[in-house]
Amino acid sequence: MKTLKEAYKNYFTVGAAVSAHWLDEAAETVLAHFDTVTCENEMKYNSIHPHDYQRPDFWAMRHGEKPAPPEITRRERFVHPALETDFSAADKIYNFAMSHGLKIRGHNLMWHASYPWGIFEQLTADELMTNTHEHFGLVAEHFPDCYCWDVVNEAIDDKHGGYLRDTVFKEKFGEDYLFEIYALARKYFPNAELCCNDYNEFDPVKSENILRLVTALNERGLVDVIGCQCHLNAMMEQKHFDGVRRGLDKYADLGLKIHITELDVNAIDWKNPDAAPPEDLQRKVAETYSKLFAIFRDYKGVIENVTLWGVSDKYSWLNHFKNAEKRQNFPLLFDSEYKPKEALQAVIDF
Ligand code: 9MR
Repeated sequence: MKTLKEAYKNYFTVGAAVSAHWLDEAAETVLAHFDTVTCENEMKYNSIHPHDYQRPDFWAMRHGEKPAPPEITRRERFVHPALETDFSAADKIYNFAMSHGLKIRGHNLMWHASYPWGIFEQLTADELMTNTHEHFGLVAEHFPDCYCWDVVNEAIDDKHGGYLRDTVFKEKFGEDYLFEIYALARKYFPNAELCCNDYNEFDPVKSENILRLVTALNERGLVDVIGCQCHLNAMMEQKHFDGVRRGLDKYADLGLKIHITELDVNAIDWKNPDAAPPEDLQRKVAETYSKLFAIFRDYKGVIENVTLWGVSDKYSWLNHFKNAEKRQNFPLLFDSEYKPKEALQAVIDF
């Protein structure tokens, strides 16, 4: 059996998101099948600058709940994040990649879901900008060889009729903040590709907003890669695959590179999560992967990298999403014992 990277060597590099806590058990599989890695969590702001300020319930906040802002202790560590860093988990992955000649994508420099919630809100714009400079500078110095960086992750609003997501960064820095932040990324990471990474990227409305943003960044020379996360599912119908193609066509027209940054194929129907799973679930996951990779192959030369959001079904964010603990998900290419699944075979045989 060919390995994944052998099968795709004439198309694009293939990658996997990995976590420091299970890297050792996955290492053999990663080295055999993948050209690149991404840290699933370890390079995010909250991982590099650990703190005890928990983000309140995400779903409750989406539905309008606004908890009182926490009291800040030792404010200076938030203005100057260099005062408190822990690179150990990210180092483990970065050093693994460097010592084995794997390329590494940087994920990510700024994200509304990874910062000390309620604290940044209480900083002045100048203080938050000092923080941003310092954080980017530290990361650039510590991880000089990430070949690409997701700069501001998921900056587009999900609500139809909106454009940019309301975040603390937009609130403090203003509507045009993305130009400033991407310019900073260029300054601190002059040799890396800068990527604009988002999800639901094939939704007709959201994709228009992604195109709008990427076009504006591209006019200023501030972006190199469009990151399509590709959190997809085994319930996809032909019209959805057609939507993936239409979306990729539009992105490809911009003349930038495309990365598939977080591919997985969820097997649970969240609209009906308690329904008995179809018997042919694994087959459906495999067929979905097969159709997706067939599409990706058609964009050879434009798609530079396809990254899976994990290695084995044992560890996937989808095993925890929406209280899914009761149900095993099967979103990846290797089973919980790192054995190749039908889905791997399906993407290798073409
Ligand atoms: O898979 C990641 C999960 O372990 C984390 O708890 C979560 C919050 O940091 O982030 C998950 O990864 C997300 C990625 O960073 C950005 N796009 C969506 C991914 C899945 O939620």
